Amino acid sequence: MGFEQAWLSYEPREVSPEWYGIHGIYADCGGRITEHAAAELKAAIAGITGKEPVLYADLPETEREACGEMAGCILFEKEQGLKEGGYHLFERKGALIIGASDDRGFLYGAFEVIRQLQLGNSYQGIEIRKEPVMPLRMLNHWDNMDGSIERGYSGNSFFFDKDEILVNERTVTYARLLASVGINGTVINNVNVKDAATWLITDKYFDKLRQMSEIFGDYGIKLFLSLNYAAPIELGELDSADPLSEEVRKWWEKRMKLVFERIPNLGGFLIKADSEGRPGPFTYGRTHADGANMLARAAEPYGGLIIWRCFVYNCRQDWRDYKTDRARSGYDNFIGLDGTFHDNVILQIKNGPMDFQVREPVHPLFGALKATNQMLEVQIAQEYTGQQRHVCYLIPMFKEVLGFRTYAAETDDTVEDIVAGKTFKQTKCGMAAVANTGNDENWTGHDLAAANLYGFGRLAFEPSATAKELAEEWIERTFGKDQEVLEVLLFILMNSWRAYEMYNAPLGIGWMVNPNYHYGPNVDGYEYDRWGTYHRADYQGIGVDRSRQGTGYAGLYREPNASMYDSPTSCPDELLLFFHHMPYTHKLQSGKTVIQHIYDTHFEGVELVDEMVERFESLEGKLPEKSCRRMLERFLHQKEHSREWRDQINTYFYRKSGIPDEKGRKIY
Ligand code: GCW
Repeated sequence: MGFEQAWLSYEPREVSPEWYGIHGIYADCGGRITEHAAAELKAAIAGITGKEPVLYADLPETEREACGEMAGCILFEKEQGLKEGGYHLFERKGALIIGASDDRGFLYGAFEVIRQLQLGNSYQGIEIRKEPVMPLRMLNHWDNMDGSIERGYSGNSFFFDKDEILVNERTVTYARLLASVGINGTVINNVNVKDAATWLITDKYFDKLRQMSEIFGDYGIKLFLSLNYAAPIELGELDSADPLSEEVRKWWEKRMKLVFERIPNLGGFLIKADSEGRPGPFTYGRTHADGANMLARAAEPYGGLIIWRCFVYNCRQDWRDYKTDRARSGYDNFIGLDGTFHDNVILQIKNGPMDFQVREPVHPLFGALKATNQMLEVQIAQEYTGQQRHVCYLIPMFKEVLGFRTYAAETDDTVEDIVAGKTFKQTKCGMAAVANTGNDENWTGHDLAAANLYGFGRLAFEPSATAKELAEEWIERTFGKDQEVLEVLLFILMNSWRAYEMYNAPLGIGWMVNPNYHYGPNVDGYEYDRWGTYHRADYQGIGVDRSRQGTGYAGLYREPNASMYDSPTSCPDELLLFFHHMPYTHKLQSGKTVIQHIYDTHFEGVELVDEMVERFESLEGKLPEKSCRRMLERFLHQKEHSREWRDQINTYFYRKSGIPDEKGRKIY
């Protein structure tokens, strides 16, 4: 099985009988995107059924019937009234119809047909009508131009090498994979824009970027770039980047004109400003709105979007300071600017207030910002969740985030409603994921990590899909239909986030990792450091007081969330130490004490991993050999490494608290 095709492998497989009778595809009603959709469909049918249908790309709708028998054909037909990217699949007298109002609808409709085909479903009597729920469904790559990837765990970049841009077969496969799950935008370079990457908006790189963007364009995907806020200075042209300076404004107007002329399929820019050492408007005493709006005005004539990140905090904190709370910073920096951003600015907000920990509360800006375009940023690169060596299927977490009620309105107030544009009637909104891909043969290092890439795209298009459904379809599309494989991999994926959380930092406190590279347990790794990420454990208790008596963070939520988080009796167990400093002897809602919970979850987490690995081993011979070997190697590491987590955490808290494990298990 060719793993370089991920879930788009079109190897022969058994499917419902009528697919073998498909003899024609009529797809004359769209532009380049539709042509690519039809070609993809043809390749999928030919590969899977062994019978190649004829592609009638140029036959007008009116002349089709003249070709005779329509049964056994797939017809692309214009259908009014569907949202952009929406499609309608149905059967008419033995023909399968893909109805859509636009090119992207045909593209996604064709990929829906391929999904049905790979799953082996019949198309008799089929009736599927879907429209993308989130307008923007994006990937953010943190690829550097030297070929490295910040927080990359699956090889090097396939976009860049030695400061050059790569455009090749993989670019096409990448675009197909993205389109197949409905992703319609991608940022190819790291948000930390330095050195060569600053020059991406200059003549030096335009030709290659245009080529790449055209390949993306064929699959309905817009190219985006991360921008260096200080580009006017770093490109050596001005000595200021003050957003209110006339000279700076003019510079950007000229630059945007040039960039959009040379790269017509450019969607806009992503900006990390005044964060972790990156330049921004603060240098000039200006606000984020000043900075974002200046760029937005310059990009507006070309329909360009400015996606501005809210990951802004003081990374030079004093660990002795109990008042400053990093969790508050995104909120505090942006809430006062609500309603002041230009219409083509979107604020991009991480799912939680800290940084992609295994468990965090939902970012309090969701539901607080009412008059600003906003996007949710999640991370499928598993920076803090096992770095694609541990298996951690993150879709169940994303489902919880999307389902969180903000109480910003009486109805339609979940994070999903907000980023789908429902709550505040917005059209420039959606969801982005920090990507987990690299140039490894299987794209994602751990073969099972591809389920996160797949699930993310599908979820942004169709958030009502369940995590289990998405896992199931990814497994079947990738590994074929085999009941045992399905059951085992499903068990592993669906338990993986829970298991990882169990042997990780307890009860929402996060951060007990080795500094810098963020892998492996180190309880005090960040405790006496400047990053604002503390657990405050002593011999009596642990946790950060973010209640009214503490940093007041809990009060940033709307009621009843604020009160729920503010009191340790109503705060959900899994976030208790995020919101409260508690004695080890405190009884959780589960009935266990904090310390016993720590011991139990760490022992049980490891047992769950053992069970996952044991069940995985039973699949030997049922999975493609190379892929099986790769996974097994990682599972064996996870087994060992989860023990390291268990023992370091348990030992640390046993030594701090002096309280023994009720069950007398081995603690060092
Ligand atoms: O916490 C950090 C990561 C950085 C990343 C940053 C961000 C790209 O460790 O590597 O920088 O988040 O999201 O900007």
